[in-house]
Amino acid sequence: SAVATVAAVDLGAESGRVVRADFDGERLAVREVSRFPHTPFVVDGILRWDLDLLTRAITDGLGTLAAEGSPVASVGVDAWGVDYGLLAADGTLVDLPTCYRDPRQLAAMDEALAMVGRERLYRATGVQLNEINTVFALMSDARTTTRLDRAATLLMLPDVVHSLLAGSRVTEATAASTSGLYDVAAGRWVTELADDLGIPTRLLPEVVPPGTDLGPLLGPLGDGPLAGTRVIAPAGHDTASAVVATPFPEPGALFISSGTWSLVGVELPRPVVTPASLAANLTNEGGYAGTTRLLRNVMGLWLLQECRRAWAAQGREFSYAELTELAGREPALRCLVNPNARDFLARGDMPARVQEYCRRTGQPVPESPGAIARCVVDSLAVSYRVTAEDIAAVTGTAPTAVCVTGGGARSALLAQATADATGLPVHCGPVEATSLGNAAAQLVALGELGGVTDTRAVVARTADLHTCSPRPDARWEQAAALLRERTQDDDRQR
Ligand code: LFR
Repeated sequence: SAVATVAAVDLGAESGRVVRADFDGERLAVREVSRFPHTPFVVDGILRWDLDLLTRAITDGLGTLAAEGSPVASVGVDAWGVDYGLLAADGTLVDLPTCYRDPRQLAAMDEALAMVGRERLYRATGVQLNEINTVFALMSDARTTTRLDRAATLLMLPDVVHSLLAGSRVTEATAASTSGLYDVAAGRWVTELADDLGIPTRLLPEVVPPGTDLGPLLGPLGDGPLAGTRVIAPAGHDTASAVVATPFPEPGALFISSGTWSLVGVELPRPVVTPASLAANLTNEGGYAGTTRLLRNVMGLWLLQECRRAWAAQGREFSYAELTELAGREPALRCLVNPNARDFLARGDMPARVQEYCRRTGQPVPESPGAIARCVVDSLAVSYRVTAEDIAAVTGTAPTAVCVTGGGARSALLAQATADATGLPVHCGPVEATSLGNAAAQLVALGELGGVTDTRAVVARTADLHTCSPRPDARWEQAAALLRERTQDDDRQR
């Protein structure tokens, strides 16, 4: 049968990719056309993303795809959440988009808490209190810069790229839902909250659902080899796209979208905003087709990414495969950190911070890269368990399986630790869930795929999946109790 081809642009915090997706009516195959690493850097005192590099690389990648000669029906962009670009009236960016790991957001969050309180922030949006949220970056912008004055519109990052590709000036709902200024349940910007926090509401754009056709691809590619290619917004938040393509074997399974962050949660028909969900600080993110993801951000592979960066700076290069291989030779559960401690949020010397955390909490201090990586893997697995328990308590339903997608699904060591820690079977894959979900939303909009159920069946057919079984071991339960205590201590020190 005829093959439909679309392009999924997937921007991650370490690298971006242009992915070609081909759907033949049965199977959805994805292939990376180009990959481009990038790093944030400081401009005017704020950590920012290299959007110029990303834009050039995306255009180049689409050019490479065009040169393959098949017609490309559409292109769509997903990216990490919370970050945004500010567009002037003429559609150009007023400056480079800022990065949520900048320490300025901590001070802004404390100010917001003092001004309106934690409960108001949560009740208004359903979004967890987290210093990375857009709302705190915008408060800092308003207080310490003039960038908002120069801007006509704010767009979430995927839609900044869409605007460059199609000239659009709207933002997509799943991306908006990560801002901490958008009410997922009501589907609107919470302008009263923005007003009270001193954020100009004139910047908040029209919000469109995933699957919206934003227009034809403009520029030399649209006028040339990609004439006829549409720009279609997928679920712009990468986590939303990943969950679209998560082949849940049964309803109510826990997902872990495992990349820079580990997003641990369940898909629900509507948000849960209750005293219990507030106390557990679980977030409600907008999903595809009106669903909600009730989840927690666990700091994720960021800890290993930053360790690798620190070791590389000392001339010791490790691949992820090498690191997990070394970690696998270390005994499990010798020491444990709270991955979500503030110690680990910012860029920096991560091995030293992990060691310092262990020292401070009276544990054996991991010395070798393998021992440090083992500590990180175990700590992530125990966090997953604690999160699964919190979600079960809030929803009243205990998950019976875990589905891990994204790059983290490659690690057999992490999968086994996750199975052992949670006591649940762990279904691994697809690694490419985000691109698959991005492509699927475009294919649904084009009338090629039926919807989420159809997508998940196609993914289950196409992807290379495997399952990891739990091995009973009471030490994980003790570790979970310990992590809960440490988390309380860490939160008290904030
Ligand atoms: C994952 C992710 C998370 C979001 C974090 C920051 O890539 O999008 O869902 O909380 O990055 O944007």
